[in-house]
Amino acid sequence: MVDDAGTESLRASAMTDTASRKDFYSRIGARNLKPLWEVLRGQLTAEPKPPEAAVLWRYEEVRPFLLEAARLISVEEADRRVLVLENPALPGKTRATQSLYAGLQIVMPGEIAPCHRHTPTALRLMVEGEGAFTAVDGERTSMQPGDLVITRSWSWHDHGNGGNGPVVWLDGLDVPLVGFLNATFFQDYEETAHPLVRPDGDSQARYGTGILPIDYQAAPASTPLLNYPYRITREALNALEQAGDLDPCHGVKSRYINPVTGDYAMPTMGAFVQLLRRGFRGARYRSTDSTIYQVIEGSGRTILQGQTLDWHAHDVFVVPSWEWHQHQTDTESVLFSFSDRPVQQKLGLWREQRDCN
Ligand code: 1HN
Repeated sequence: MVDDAGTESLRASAMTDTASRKDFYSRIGARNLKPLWEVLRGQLTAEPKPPEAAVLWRYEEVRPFLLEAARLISVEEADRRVLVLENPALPGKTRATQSLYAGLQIVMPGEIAPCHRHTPTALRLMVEGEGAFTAVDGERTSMQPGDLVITRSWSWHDHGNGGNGPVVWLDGLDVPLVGFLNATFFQDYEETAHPLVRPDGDSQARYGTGILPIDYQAAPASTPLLNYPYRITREALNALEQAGDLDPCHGVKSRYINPVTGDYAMPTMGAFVQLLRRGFRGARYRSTDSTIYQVIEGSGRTILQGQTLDWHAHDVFVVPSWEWHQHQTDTESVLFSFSDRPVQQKLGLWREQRDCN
C-alpha cells in the first residue's frame, strides 16, 4: 500500500532539504556511487562543446625557437626534438585537440632521431629543408616539402637528415585517442637506426602506381604506402581545378587514401588536402571533427565565430568541432588538414553542416 501522506512529506523535504542531499551524496560517495541527475545536463550537451580553442601558430614565430632548441638539446638526449603545439585551452595536456597531437620537429644535418615504435599512428607533413628521410620497418623514404609520410601503428621508425641545413616537419599523432583507450605501447629499438631491408621506393612500386602484386590480398588497417609525394598531389589538385570540381565551402578538396582498400590512409586520422584559388571566398561550414590545418602554400584567413585566423605558408591552426568557419584566400593556397573523422564515421557519429549546397 502507498502511504500518500508519507510520499508527500518525502517530496517536500527532498525539495527543500539540500543538507540531506549533501549528506546522501557523501554517504553514497563513500560506496563509489554518484547521482547522475547532478551531472546529466552537463554531459549531454545539445551540441558539441569542445574544450579546445581555435588557435594559430605562426611558422615565422616558431621557426627561431626550433633552431634555438637545436642548439639547446641534442637529438640523442631529446629522442625527438619537437615543439608541441599545445592548445591554450588544454594546458598541460600536450595536444592540439582533445583527440590529436601536433608538433613541429627539427632534425639537423647528420642527425638521426633514434629508432622506436609505438601503437599510436603518426603522420608527417614535410615543411622545409632538403635531405630529410624517414625509415619505416627498414624502408627509407626521402621527404620533400609538402610530402605526407605515414608511420603506421607499431612500425619501427627513425628519421635522419642527409642534407646541409635544418629540416622541419609537422608531426600529427593519435596519442591522446590511443591513450584514452588505454592501448599505448612503446619500445626503443636496440640500435639507433633499423637496418634497411627494402630498397627506396619499394612500397611506391608495390602499392602506389595503380597496380598491385598479383597475389597481394592483405587489407591493412593503415596504408602500405609510406609517402604521398606533394609533386603528385599538387598536379592532381591542379587538374581537378581545371576540371571545375569546386566545392563552395572547400574549393578542390581530396582525402589521402589507402590505395588497397579505398579507405582513409590511417584508421584513426583522416588526412585531407585542398586547393583554394586566389581570391576564394568560401561558404560557411562546420563538422564534428576538430581539425588541425597546415598551410602548405599561399595566404589567406579562416573566419570563425568571433575571430579570424590570418594564415601564411607553413602556419598551423585548429578549427574546433562544430564551429562555423569559412576560408578566404589572398593568393592561391593549398591547405593540408587532419582530424579524427575516420573514427567518428565508423562509429556513426560524424556530422557536417554547410551554408551552401
Ligand atoms: C614520436 O614518436 C615522433 O617518431 C614525433 O618522430 C612526435 C609525439 C608524441 C609521441 C611520439 C617521431 C611524437 C612521437
